Amino acid sequence: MEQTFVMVKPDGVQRGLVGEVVSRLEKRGYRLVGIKMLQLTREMAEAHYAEHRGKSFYNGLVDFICAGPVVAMVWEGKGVIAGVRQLMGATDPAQAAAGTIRADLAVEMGRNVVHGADSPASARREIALYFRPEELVSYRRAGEEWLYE
Ligand code: DAT
Ligand code: MG
Repeated sequence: MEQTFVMVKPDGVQRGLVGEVVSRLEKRGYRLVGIKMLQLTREMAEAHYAEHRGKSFYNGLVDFICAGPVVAMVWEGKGVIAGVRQLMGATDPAQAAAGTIRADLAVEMGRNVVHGADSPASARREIALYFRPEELVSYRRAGEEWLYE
């Protein structure tokens, strides 16, 4: 089953939104297969956001993601990579569709509560950055026959 990497960023943790983010993904029907709370080092943040190195917002982004603990997760489900991006909404909360996490819970781009991998390659890379294989579990949620045809 497809897997993706999701993170509640330091603003989401500080604002008490971990449960809300988890709840929205759970209610869609996705399966949580790995979760940990951690404080990113600068080195980890730079590895996470390597694709943005050199951009004007890069230093601020790395500072922000290291500013407090984060919750890193792996979620599984059919089409979960695109599905989580859809639930998250556009990068800028002001542009995000109503009903998405970022539109409902955030105001500014630099405080947009959640990260989600944007492609299968990013998902694989980010999962490997945060989790060892043995930290992920394999199971089926009860009632999946009522979620998948
Ligand atoms: P996303 O988080 O939607 O995948 P991204 O990968 O393009 O967006 O950027 C990573 C984060 O960097 C994003 O969540 C917020 C910040 N960011 C992106 N573009 C920015 C910009 N133009 N100005 C300030 N911050 C930006
Ligand atoms: Mg991104």
